[in-house]
Amino acid sequence: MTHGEIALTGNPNSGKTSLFNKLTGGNQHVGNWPGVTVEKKTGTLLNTSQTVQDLPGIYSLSPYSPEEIVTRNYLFSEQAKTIINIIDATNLERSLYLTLQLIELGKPIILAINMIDLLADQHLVLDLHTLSTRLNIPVCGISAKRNKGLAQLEKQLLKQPNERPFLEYDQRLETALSEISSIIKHKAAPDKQRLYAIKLFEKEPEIIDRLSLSTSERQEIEEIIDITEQIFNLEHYEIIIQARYQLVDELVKQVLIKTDSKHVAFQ
Ligand code: BGO
Repeated sequence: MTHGEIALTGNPNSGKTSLFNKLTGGNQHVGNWPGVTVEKKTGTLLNTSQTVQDLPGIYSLSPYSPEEIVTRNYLFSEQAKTIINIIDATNLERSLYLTLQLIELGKPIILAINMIDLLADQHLVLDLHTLSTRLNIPVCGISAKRNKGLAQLEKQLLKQPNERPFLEYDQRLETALSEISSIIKHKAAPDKQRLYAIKLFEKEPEIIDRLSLSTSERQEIEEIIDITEQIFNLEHYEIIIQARYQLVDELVKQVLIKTDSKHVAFQ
């Protein structure tokens, strides 16, 4: 992954600042994002000329708070080529909700699971390999504070991305998303179609405007959403939220394992 900027993103308190400092050393520039008093920190990945963009800590990619808007605009832009999503191993359930939204962007992404050192105290072990296979993205266990797993993460950053990440939700939702994708196939690049289909299903005005949809295209999409709402007996936004939480729940049950030993696995 050698071209474009690396975007570092995650929940507040996930260890983002600690990791940013380790990845960039003292090589940082601090300012503000244009038009808002949200701090902007940019650095260069050690021993490379690659820019690392530290993004404001967020819990969701919804466009509401100034932090969410800044992060979302940047991640939607072509500037962001590779994403490092840092998450707190001891808060897996809450963190993975954002991870799924980031995977939906369809960009190369590496999941850095931080605070692995704290899992042993809770008699927990994380099956990083299974998580990586299920999410179809590279997963590294790290401790930014204790300098563990960082070499592995840097190695992963320098590799070429193999494929676009893709997550499969409930089949009934997938059917609606592929129908919406085929309506917009002449208006959006192939690598953006699924993301835009999800955003159209969420009825995000910004995406409706961005694609300049005709009245009949809007109506067709509206009908697909109506039918899907009837099938699920839920509102459109609830369907997506439920699909993400169901997957998160399934993943956490599968990869977080209770153990009697204090063995900590670093990938
Ligand atoms: C305090 N392991 C452990 N155990 N802690 C970590 C790790 C790790 O791998 N990585 C980070 N932390 P930020 P955001 C603190 O500041 O990088 C700790 O918000 C304290 N401070 O040291 O700031 C890190 O940028 C007093 O902890 O995260 C920091 O994402 C008592 O996680 C916190 C205890 O890291 C957040 C901790 C005065």
